[in-house]
Amino acid sequence: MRSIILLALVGCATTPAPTAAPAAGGDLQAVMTARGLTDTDVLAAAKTYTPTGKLDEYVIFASGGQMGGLIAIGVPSMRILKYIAVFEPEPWQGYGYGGLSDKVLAGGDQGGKEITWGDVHHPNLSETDGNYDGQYIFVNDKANARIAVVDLADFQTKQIIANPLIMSDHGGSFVTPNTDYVVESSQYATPLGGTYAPLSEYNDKYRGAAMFWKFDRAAGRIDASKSWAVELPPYMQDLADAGKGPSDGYVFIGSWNTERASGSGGEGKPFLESGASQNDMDYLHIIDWKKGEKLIADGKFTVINGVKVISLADAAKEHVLTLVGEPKSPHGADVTPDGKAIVVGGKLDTHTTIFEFSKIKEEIEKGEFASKDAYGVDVLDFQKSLRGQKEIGLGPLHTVFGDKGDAYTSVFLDSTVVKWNYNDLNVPSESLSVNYNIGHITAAEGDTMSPDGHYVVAMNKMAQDRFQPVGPLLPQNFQLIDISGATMQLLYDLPIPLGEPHYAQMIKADKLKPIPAYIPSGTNPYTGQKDPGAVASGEERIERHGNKVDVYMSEIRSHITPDFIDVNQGDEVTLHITSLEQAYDQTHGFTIDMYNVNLSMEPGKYDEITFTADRAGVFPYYCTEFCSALHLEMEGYMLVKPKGS
Ligand code: CUK
Ligand code: CUA
Repeated sequence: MRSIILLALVGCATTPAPTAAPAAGGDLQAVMTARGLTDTDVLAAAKTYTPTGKLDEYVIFASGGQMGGLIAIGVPSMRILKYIAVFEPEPWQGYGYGGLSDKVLAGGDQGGKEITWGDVHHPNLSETDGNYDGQYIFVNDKANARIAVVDLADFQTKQIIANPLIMSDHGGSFVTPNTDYVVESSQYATPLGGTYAPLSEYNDKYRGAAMFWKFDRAAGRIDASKSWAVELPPYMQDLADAGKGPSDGYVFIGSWNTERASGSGGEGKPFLESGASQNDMDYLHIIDWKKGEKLIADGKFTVINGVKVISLADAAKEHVLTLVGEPKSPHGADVTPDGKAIVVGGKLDTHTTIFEFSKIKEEIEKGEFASKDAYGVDVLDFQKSLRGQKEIGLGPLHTVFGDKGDAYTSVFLDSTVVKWNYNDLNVPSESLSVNYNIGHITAAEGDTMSPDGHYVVAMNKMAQDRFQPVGPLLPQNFQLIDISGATMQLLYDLPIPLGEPHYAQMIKADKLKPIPAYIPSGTNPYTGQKDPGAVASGEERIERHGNKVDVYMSEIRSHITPDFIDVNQGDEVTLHITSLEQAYDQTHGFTIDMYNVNLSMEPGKYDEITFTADRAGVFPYYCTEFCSALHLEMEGYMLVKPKGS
């Protein structure tokens, strides 16, 4: 035994691989020695290791970045539980491969163009009274200005809604405390409504917008007809957060490029990046959405591309929009759990800036303004609006909250998480190194009015030297941090290998109440009702009406009924498929070879595929989930008779 350990230690010293030794039997001390683990390592392992059969305490819903969907992760184990397809076709979930979900994806078409990916930034859970209720999660697609609604009853995307006003978004999705609205504000200023104007007309024709999507909770969908927007100046609006408690009724949106740089444009002007970084201050946008709602009700709006929009002039005059300076190249804007303050991070700053909402409100009510911007929007006095500023380090971005007045700010350039106290700015801060270049950070129940403390997760952009090298494209690194003790402790590194997540939210697992199956059998996941096309056992049949063929099919272990379909080349075929299963985790799949269709048929689910049988031949169809001992036998044939034969 001793010689094995010695050999292992020699191996460690001469090769770059940090772990080389095999586990050393059942003796803890021997294993620690063999693997080079410290007491701290073992403590971290004990805090995260989750024995088989035990469940996690929290679930993270992380943006999947360019992957286009969401990632559900258990905490503290950091086990990946599910990828949720949102903006991207995904075959395992049968999402976007011929079934009813195609219509959800088509809802996201922009300007008649089909878009098959998303740049997912900020997931936001639905809230009731300022607390996560576990019912829905919303997420934005920055690249194509879209918002999606994911139902947490079945973890399925139910709606994608395309914003017809703006070309990109970033301040989304953020919900108001009772999920009356899902907020989506623009990132890059463009002419509203997708029209054309040359860059020389940037100041006059380019605009931002904040969209207030009305959420119909009973229907589980955004209601575009009751939604509206506020026109904003052509500053690049950035992260947003909704007020709560005393600040309920307001939304706060950071911005950069109050310089209104629009790039070099061939006219000797500075590049966009440097042009947009001249000012020491940009503007935090304060939006009084309850006042906005009133203006809309009073008919004070214009309609742009089908959207009711409060003009910038009206927004300024009625103080739907008020501004206050914020330093420097601001990024995050995060409302404290008590709703009393807004914390702003500046990418080129060394402080977080904490605005006192009561001061902001009083100044607006008393009409005490320091100046106006170029569009006549009143600007509050910076100093008068502050609670204070806190020295944090270089490049503070986002701030999340614990349960004791503690705040945790991600610091990009320093690669740290800094803990400080938002009630008492004199409490010394504490810094923990993370690996590396942290973007967002998320906390347990962190965006609610009652955060849990306990854990934060650093969402790091870089991961060099943390994992086995996998070529030049590296995974991102999620680092779980225990914040329950006197000092922060790093517990676990999780590589994220399919996109660059931006934000995530962490919810108490017992708030989630996912269904085990669709009940009754034949439920259409998009209507929540038994579908008229569903069949019970024995009702399967093929109906032909001219060149239209309707096949009413079922799947249950281990057969597909009917197990052959005769059609003629050119027929329009609709397969109405019902899973007759009700047993938990008895999922079947369904594909027809060569026809690029694939469904996931969870227990009780109804789905349907319509296609033209344009290729003649013999096409096996089969179940694509290994569902039973006779899974391979769960098969049939579609025979497409050639035209004219
Ligand atoms: S973010 Cu979107 S650029 Cu800091 Cu929320 Cu990553
Ligand atoms: Cu059903 Cu395999």
